[in-house]
Amino acid sequence: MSDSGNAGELVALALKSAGVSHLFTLNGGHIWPVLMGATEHRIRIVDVRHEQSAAFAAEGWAKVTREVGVAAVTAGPGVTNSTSALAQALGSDSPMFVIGGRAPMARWGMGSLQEMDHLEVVRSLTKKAVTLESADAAFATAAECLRTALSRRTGPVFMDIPIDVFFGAADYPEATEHLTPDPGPPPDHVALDETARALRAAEHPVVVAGGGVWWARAEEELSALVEGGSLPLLVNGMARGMLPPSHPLFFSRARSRALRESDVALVLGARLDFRLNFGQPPVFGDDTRIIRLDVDSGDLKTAIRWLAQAVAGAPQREGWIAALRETETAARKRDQAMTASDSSPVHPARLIAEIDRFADPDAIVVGDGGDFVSFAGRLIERQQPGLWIDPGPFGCLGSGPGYAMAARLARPDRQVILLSGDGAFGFSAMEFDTMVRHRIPVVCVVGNNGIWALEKHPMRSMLGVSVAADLGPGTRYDRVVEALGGHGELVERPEGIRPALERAFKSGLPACVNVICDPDAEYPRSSVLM
Ligand SMILES: Cc1ncc(C[n+]2csc(CCOP(=O)(O)OP(=O)(O)O)c2C)c(N)n1
Ligand SMILES: [Mg+2]
Repeated sequence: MSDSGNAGELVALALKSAGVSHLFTLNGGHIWPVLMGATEHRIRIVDVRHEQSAAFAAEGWAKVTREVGVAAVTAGPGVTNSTSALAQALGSDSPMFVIGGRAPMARWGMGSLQEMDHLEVVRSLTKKAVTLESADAAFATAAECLRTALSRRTGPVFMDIPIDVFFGAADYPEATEHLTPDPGPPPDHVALDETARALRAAEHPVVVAGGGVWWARAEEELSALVEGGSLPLLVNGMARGMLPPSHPLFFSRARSRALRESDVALVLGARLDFRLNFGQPPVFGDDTRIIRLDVDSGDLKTAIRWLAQAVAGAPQREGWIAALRETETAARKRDQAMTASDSSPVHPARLIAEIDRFADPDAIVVGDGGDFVSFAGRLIERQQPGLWIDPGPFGCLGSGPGYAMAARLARPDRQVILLSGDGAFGFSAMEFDTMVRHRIPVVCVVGNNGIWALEKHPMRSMLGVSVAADLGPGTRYDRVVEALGGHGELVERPEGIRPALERAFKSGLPACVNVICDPDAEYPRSSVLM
């Protein structure tokens, strides 16, 4: 290795030094130097069929590993195609780094191919967006971008590199150790003591944990907090699996009752967004005191650890916990009517139940779709965090294949099951080609109901008609995947699901299990998601 290199090599060295092992990309002349640099520094290049998937794969990598996921995309359309994933990452606090090409500085404003000031577009979608100004700054700027993505409120970062800067040379840095992320200042002791007092005094407390707990790597502290304080736990987003479903303090189907009847609700690492009815009644009680603790008020891991110490030995509240358990058990029992359905076309809840029974305890489940994923979210629990990956509050359809390929690359020994609506499947179906070329055996189960159900059913019930809400019935998505070199299965009856899943996994190929589902099996939704 010479002691100088072009900016592409230096950026790749910064990635490698920070532990980046995979680069998701789609070719374009503006990014050749970083592709060459990644090759030289033995970063595995995964080239996809649409930049949206490169960026979603980077975000998926982050969600599974809590490391920064990295994508390189060409100038202009490469960057604009990445914007949905940046927005989704911002909504989920996913630490990712998108490196864009950029038209040459020397001719800026003269109308070079794909000339565009990306920063104007991506600034509102990222924590930080910069243009690299010289090869000399390449290593340090890239290293700082990675650190920013992982510091405090984690999130997406963007850097573009003008092609004339990209090919410019600079010396290798003397020190290449990577910078440690900043988890934020220590939390405020006084506020935490007051929170602990409120929790200890509460009769009907509840804890709601969200993705912030995952990003803070605070799952052990969270368990200590709820166990020490006898606090029932609800989770959303990336906090799923933080307690195993058999844990006496874990509740999912008693969520409404727990929030509505709570006197103190401690919301940890979660936003008071539409998922929590903006912190308002009737989801929360009129008198519920909501205490929100998030990374913006300091290091969340330390805060939860302190809180756990301060509430240890709090009263047991057997009555409250038993009441919630009763609600939980009753709700699960009611679901059995759907999950045991023998209908053909298949009821989506039965399909989900079959998948749940089939999946390994440490399988990673990726959701991409409407009602089909709502059924899955309701019926599938995970034993550990990091095993349920969905788009989060930004809710972009088509993110699933990118997420799933990244999950399988990050965890090659695990089953990765992509649950896709038939509508969702259409957005990124060509990524099965990527998975075939790169030997990434994700098994995708399509809940094929021939409609955009999450729109069609509510539209019909609210407006009396449905418009632009139908897809083709029985479309052979399995054959699409077969044509791309993968394994395909068509399933029309519930008893065919398990054998088809077995064959799909046994094939060792990226696979599509296309299950014809009942379009009239509406998801029992209690609220409109807006
Ligand atoms: C990119 C994008 N476009 C549109 C939507 C709006 N949307 C949300 S759910 C949904 C229906 C999804 O249909 P499908 O994937 O077939 O799942 P189903 O509801 O039928 O189970 C639509 C269109 C969205 N979330 N993201
Ligand atoms: Mg559908």
